Amino acid sequence: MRKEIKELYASYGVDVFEALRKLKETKISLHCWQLDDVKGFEGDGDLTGGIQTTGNYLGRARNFKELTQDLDKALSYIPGSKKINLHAIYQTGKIVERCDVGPEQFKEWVSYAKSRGLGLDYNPTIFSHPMLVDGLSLSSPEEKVREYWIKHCVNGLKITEMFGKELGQKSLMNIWIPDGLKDTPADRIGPRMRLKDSLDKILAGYKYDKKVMDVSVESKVFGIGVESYTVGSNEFYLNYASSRNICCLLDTGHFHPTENVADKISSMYTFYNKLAFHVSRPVRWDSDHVLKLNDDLQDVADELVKCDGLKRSYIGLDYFDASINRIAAMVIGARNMEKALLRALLTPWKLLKEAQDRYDHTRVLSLQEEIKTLPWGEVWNEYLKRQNMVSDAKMFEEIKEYENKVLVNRK
Ligand code: RNT
Ligand code: ZN
Repeated sequence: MRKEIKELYASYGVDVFEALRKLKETKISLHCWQLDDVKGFEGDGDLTGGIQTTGNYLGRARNFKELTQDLDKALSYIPGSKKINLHAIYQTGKIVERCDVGPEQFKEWVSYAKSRGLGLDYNPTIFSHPMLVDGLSLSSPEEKVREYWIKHCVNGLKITEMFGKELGQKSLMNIWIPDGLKDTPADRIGPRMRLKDSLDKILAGYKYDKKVMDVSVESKVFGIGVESYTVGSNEFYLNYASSRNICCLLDTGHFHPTENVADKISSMYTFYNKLAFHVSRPVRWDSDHVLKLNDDLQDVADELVKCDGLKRSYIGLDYFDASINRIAAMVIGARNMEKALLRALLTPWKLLKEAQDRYDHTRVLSLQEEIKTLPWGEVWNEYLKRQNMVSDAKMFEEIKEYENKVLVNRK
């Protein structure tokens, strides 16, 4: 990197090397489900629960071996500190009934992560399964259905605790359920009271070690087939998490398209010490498109930095595009998350805040626009270089090569 670049940023009070150090320490949890269209290893069942992958690009990973092979390929292009985000459906060895998936089924993942210095996060899989009766799980009117999923989640706490203990990196268990109704509900509060009760039973079901793990709950505004009512709404989980002292998870695709998710972050940090994310890109709906380096993503990264949230957040990615090379999708999205964080770390927030506080809104606007043309791309290339990673252009070439050598053989 040219010396002038460092000096240019220093003239705004920004230390480039400090920014690079902070960026490198920020953990990004990579969602393994981008590599196999959220299918998992349990069999050939369809994806249900109001989420969908579209496309049929060649080379989907079909088992642990292929998935970890692709993951290794993707990891070799993603700079910084990384974790892998898993779902119950990625259990390995002899497949067991979903409600019985426990630490035993994730031993292979733990040794995979250990050998690569990665952390792991966990999600119970409460979709794509016959025990979702009429689309309902933890809020079902049937006790046996609720009990089934409560058991699944209690076992999930044990898995997550094992991740945290074995890998020496705090692990997150995130609960998302698809429960909702297609048309106007007759009863809205009933399912919500049942969901509250089920969640309480999960938390009481196993006294996990809070030093090694956290639990989060993920809200949603609606899903395909459940357009009129979602049991686990934002208000529901805000109140639940705050009263039970657990985390909220904001999925950036789970709000009305005109809502600014980034604006929520500072309100959340006013009352919560920690926050979890599924960073995604909605296109008209919760479409889970690959992250682009757009204003929405930049706003989220900016708020994380300004709120001093980098060490107080679980940053997970959540998108699944089956219409393009899945490894490239994973890498492009992850690199964009990192680029957005880098730009946020290179922003002179101190100058901007001072201008706002002396009511100099003209200066705020001019500075906000001025910094957009600063040469952050050169700093990005320096970041890649320091971690022995190839450029964006070379990355694409190499992944294409892998497609022609490895992925084409997966028929
Ligand atoms: C669905 C939620 C959920 C899933 C993953 C697979 O709308 O975003 O987080 O995408 O857990
Ligand atoms: Zn999500």
